[in-house]
Amino acid sequence: MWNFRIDASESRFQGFSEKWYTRPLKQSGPVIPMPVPASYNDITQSKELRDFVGWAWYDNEFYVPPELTTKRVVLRIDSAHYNTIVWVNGQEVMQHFGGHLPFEVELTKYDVQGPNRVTVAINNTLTPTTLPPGTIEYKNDPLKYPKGYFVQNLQMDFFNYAGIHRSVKIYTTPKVYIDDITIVTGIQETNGMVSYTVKSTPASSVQSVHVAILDREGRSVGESGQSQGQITVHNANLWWPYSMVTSANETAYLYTFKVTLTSNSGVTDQYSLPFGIRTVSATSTQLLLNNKPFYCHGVAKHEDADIRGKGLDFPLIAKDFNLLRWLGANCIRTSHYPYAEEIMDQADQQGVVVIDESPGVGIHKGNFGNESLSHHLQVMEEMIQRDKNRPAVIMWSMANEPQSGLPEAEFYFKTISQFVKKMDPTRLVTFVANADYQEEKAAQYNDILCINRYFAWYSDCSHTELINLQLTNDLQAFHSKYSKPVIVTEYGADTIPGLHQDPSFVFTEEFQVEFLTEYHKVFDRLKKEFLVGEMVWNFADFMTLQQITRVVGNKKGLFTRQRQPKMSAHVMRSRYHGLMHSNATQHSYAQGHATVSSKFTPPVVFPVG
Ligand code: GCB
Repeated sequence: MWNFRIDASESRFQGFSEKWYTRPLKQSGPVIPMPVPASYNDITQSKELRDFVGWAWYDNEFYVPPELTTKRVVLRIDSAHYNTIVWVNGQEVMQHFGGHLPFEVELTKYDVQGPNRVTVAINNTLTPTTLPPGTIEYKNDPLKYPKGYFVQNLQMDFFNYAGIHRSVKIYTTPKVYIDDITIVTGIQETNGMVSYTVKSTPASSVQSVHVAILDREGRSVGESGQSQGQITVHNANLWWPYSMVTSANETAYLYTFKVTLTSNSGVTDQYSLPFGIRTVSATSTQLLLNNKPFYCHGVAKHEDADIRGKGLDFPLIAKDFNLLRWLGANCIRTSHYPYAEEIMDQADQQGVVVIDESPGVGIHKGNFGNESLSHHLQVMEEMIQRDKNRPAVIMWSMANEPQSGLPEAEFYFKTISQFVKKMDPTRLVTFVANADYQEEKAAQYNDILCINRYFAWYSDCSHTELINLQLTNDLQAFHSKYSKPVIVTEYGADTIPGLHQDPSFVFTEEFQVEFLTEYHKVFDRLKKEFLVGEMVWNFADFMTLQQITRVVGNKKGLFTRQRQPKMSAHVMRSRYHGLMHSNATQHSYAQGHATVSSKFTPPVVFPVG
């Protein structure tokens, strides 16, 4: 629990003018206990706090024992929404722009031995140059609004949760330390080729670096005394998604890359990084993992739950992965921002493929300028830096549903796509599009065409009989224009659990099933041609802004917000397990010892009519 207070002053600037960071927050005004990690919005009964826009203030104490002062002491915040300033003992130590990604500062030079106070101020305001972008609109009609009245307009369809969303950590390293590791893997016949770079700081104080690759049993399968090089792992176990193998033993094989650094003064630092050996590539009609076709059948998600909002929650992470496996989903998109590292760890370990998305959601006219672009590049760099060694991540998504039919989108996405490819030439890059294929200007820079479609929902609402014709024509047109594989990254219909009607009616469980089933007919045909994936919108219901098209949030989930299945979840379960089964019988993926169990049967679910 931290101490917490919002700055509800008209200017939202009282905290700075009164320098709240110079003393404990409770001395400058009333505070309430606030859990970290959590969004602050749903913790109390206050509407003002739930819908607050502006600076929110936190403080807490920590103690650094004297014996740690021979080390580097680092303060790390795994994420805070959105713009953050951090003070230690009243002194500003760092600022960070943007949520969803970690930031840290070395505290050693601030003399933190003994008790300390950390103060964090966070501003959730979205502007035309933040990611996601938004606008603050002042309502100036004195007959309708009081003086200074403003609203935060969003360009995204999820609640703008704010707070310290992930863990805050104090950690130590020796003064000469392993700063960064980059691993890139390739496959040559049965061997894994592991190229690596270890960055140590300060480099001039390093006596030696030793690296070893350990298998799952902890046995060394390759070593080197160089900080950069390539190690061959003979008869490598490749990293496979769980849907591509038939035995748990072959799923998501992770090696450990163990680095030992010795400084000139004989002090060692050690870091063990889990990694997988796998490759990703694409042809004009296929997505290939380890040179085998991969069909992505998954879901787009949100970090979202009752009470904690977007706060890190281990039981929720475990539950969601159990549900993904129950569904038979082999792929998730981190719509619409990078998810917690603890979630990404599960994806790596459980063999669930990830399309890793930046917070570039809803980039519209007015958001393509240079300031936005340079911030977007910075965010991509931080995201890739964080997730670059993760085998589950196969593709970077630069954005969701930008107005990519605008001429200015072309330069914008060309620049980001080139930047991403330079940083990471080993993965695919895309943005998730919803423009019309004739108007689309930027998809030429995508390796895979990721397309969101809502035929029979946002257009021709209720007319499921049109889905076949409209979706087929649209996807075919996209593929012919670009000669690239296609993933339908969103399709779905809002569904109120427990609402039934036959014949189907929009918002009923029957309608959701009928709607999804019509899409599946098209997918089953086009996956023989160029379709390489289908992802339902959404895994679970989630909170949004209050508006007349949302009944306490977006209800397109297969599961409720509390993770209970709607009728559609059973349908998807049957489909996804069926897809897995047909894939597994077509290929023997894992090297050498893959066998297809004749006992495998898809789960039994009730019939869908
Ligand atoms: C979309 C957006 C997603 C929305 C969804 C919907 O195209 O990418 O953020 O939530 O549609 O349900 O409207």
